[in-house]
Amino acid sequence: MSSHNRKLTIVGAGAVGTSAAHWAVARKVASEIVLVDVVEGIPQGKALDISQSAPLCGYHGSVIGSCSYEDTANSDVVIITAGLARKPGMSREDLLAKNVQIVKEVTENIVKHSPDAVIVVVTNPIDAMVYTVFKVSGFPKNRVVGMAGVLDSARYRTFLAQALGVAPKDVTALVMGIHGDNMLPLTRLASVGGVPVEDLLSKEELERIVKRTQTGGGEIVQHLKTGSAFTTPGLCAIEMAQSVLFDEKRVLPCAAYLEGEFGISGVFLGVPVVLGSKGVERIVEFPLTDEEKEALQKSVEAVKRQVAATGL
Ligand code: A3D
Repeated sequence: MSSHNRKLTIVGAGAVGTSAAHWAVARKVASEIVLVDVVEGIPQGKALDISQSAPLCGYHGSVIGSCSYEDTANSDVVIITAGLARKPGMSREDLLAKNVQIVKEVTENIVKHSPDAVIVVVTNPIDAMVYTVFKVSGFPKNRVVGMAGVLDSARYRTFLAQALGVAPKDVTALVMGIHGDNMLPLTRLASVGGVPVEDLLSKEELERIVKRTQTGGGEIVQHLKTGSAFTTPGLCAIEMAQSVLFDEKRVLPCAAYLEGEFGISGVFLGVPVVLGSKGVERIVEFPLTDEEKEALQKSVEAVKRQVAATGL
């Protein structure tokens, strides 16, 4: 793998953006990493701090912080984390009005300076924000994708591994649908070392794990009180960026624009996709049970309500 001449911009030098920049250096996914924010000094200071991990990480590229989009010119991938995060008592929807404005402004700047980039959206409520980026950018659907399923699936896999007492990396599991309480952690397809978890855990235990996954973000907000999860969200965004930058063609659950897949059209929703240098290269469609279809339809309705609230 080579990170030669690959440029990654991360917009928003808050908790998630900083984590993403840190993981980008640790994983050496780009030769140029640019961290952007509106607050003068924050991206510069954080980028300087992160750049000083280069000797320990064996990273040879640059890390710069900036408040100017000129420094982001010709990025291959742009991750958007700019916006407000949840505090206790706030739903992801409460963030909507403010974050639509922020995400619109950020998107216009990205389009101007990196017209060929793949955009990975992290700002919440994600399923509506990714739609906002799609509409405002005018980019083809394959170059706009939302991060949520990678995180929700990582949480699901972690909880399953803890219940089974096994290595988390041996657990494979998929979470589809909206990034919210109506998300769909599929138990039928979850497996450990190729063995279905439904054969290893009781129905009650699986139900408990599914519920904890669905409310996994809120559980962290309850502890933190002043913000939401950031370490693993930053890594998940880099996992996606890496697959694009290195054309890895990873199969990852991402918010992708659907045009008839799974019988759904006109919304971004979490589905398994093939992520490569062109962005979303393919949606991996497979037959769902009637129960799963019904659950996914609840997600679609919730996403449509969010999108309507954006006024786009
Ligand atoms: P926070 O630490 O507040 O950082 C947000 C940053 O955005 C701040 O540094 C702001 O200065 C900056 N910002 C605000 N407006 C602009 C602008 N116009 N241009 C550039 N930068 C701007 O929040 P966070 O990092 O914890 O969270 C960022 C977003 O990610 C929030 O909307 C979260 O809800 C969301 N998030 C999503 C997930 C998903 O799984 C989808 C997970 C975690 C966080």
